[in-house]
Amino acid sequence: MARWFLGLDSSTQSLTAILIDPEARAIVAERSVNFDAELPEYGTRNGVLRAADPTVVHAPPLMWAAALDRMFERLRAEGRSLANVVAVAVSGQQHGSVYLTADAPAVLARLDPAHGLAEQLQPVLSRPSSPIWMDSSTTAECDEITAALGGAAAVARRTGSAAFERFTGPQIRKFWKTDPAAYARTAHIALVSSFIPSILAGRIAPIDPGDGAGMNLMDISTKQWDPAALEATAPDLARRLPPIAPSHTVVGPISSYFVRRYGFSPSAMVVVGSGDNPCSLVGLGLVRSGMVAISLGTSDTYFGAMDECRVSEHGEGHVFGSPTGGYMTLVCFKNGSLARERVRDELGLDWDGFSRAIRETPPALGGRGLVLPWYDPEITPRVLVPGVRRRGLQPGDLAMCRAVVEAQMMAMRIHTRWMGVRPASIHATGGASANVEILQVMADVHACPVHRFETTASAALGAALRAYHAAEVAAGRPADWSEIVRGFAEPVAGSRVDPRPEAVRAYDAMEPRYAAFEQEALKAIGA
Ligand code: XUL
Repeated sequence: MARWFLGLDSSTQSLTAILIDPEARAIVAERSVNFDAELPEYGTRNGVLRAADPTVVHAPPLMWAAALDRMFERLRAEGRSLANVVAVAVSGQQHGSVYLTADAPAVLARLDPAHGLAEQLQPVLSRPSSPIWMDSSTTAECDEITAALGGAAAVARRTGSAAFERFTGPQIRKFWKTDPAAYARTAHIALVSSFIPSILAGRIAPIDPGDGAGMNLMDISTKQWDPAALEATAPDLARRLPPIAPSHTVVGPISSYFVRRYGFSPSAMVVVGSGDNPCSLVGLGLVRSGMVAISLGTSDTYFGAMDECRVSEHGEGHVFGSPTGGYMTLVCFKNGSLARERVRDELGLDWDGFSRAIRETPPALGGRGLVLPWYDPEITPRVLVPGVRRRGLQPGDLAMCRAVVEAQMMAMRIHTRWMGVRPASIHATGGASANVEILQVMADVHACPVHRFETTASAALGAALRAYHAAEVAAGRPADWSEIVRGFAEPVAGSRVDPRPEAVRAYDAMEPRYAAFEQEALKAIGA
């Protein structure tokens, strides 16, 4: 009988499932349930519910549960034998929280296969909607938590990130402040990534250190709840949170609901869930310290695996637990594709013209010019007052194409140095990674080889690989992560771009000039 592993990614707009067969190194099936289109009764747009206040963004947790029924109905209808699934692991959009009453454990333990999940779970919600990562309505609570814990740097040292509006702790505090009666009725608080496994296993599931780190509640060095952070957030919080358990922990066998309704094997294991970013780390094959992915999207994101726990003194980026055991960082640079497109459009070029302009200019522009491409407010470094700053360059200068990409790569090099890990290899993803000239600048500035990755569902794939890893561990077999991901998380063949020694030297010389220019600009705008 085939041995399949299932990864489920409950993300903002859809639920995605990937079934893998590790023996064949093959993806057996990949399917998505789009929330707006397939569950219109929940009234979401792009998976979310908006309020009159634009900073408030929630989603209906029952929709996430209903999507599970939809997904398994579909896989069954296609003739996939879910009896082949040995283990299932979940990836969830990070930070979102689900609030359950004291009846939840009993209801989860006795789900009736004659009825749908949403209908049965509705009575155990103490809050009908879940604040998600797009919610930014908790600035006051962030300030209160920060003050109670001794400042932003202290919060970052303690929990891996400064207090952020979307993080779960500030969201829980707001709930307690605004609806104390409903908070009092709440006996269990779950993350999206622990709510889905709780349904699958029929019992309240632990939270893993990958997603636990997105709450401003976990001690990042011990990967356990931090009593002072809990105290600063809301009363009696400890008894409302599940334990934190390593990402490969088996929560239990799958609930009989799924055995009887969809034909899962009663021995199928449910693994602790994790956040979508920690799961993507695995799905992109970043299983060793120094392995980095750079996603070139609307914003550019730098993800890296590191063995030791290090936190930025300046609160740059986030540190999460990695499902492979160590740590990972996530650093976001807001002026990504947007800035590249602005330069391209200002010069009246298409992408071929943009690439040609990069090819025809020397590394570091031969020392001639620099730009700080803060078209929009920037996250890293923190720039609240946007504005493009140029040195030795004019707006219509073709050299702006190279200058903007060099600035983006140099900012990543400088603002990820606190990790103490030099990248050994970079996996480039996202739309702009198709541009080989951009990848050459990336390789030269970071002084390491770059490989292109085509990712459609890296979080769901990462979850499926986590399920496989956890089953190997549970069976007492040594599970080397490089072996787990082999054949699944592989770069596009022939996409390797190597650094050129002369260009690497040019960027080493450019770094202090760029850093000084950036410092001057930050000082001038009072950042
Ligand atoms: C990470 C974050 C987003 C969500 C998206 O901190 O807020 O990437 O995880 O699902």
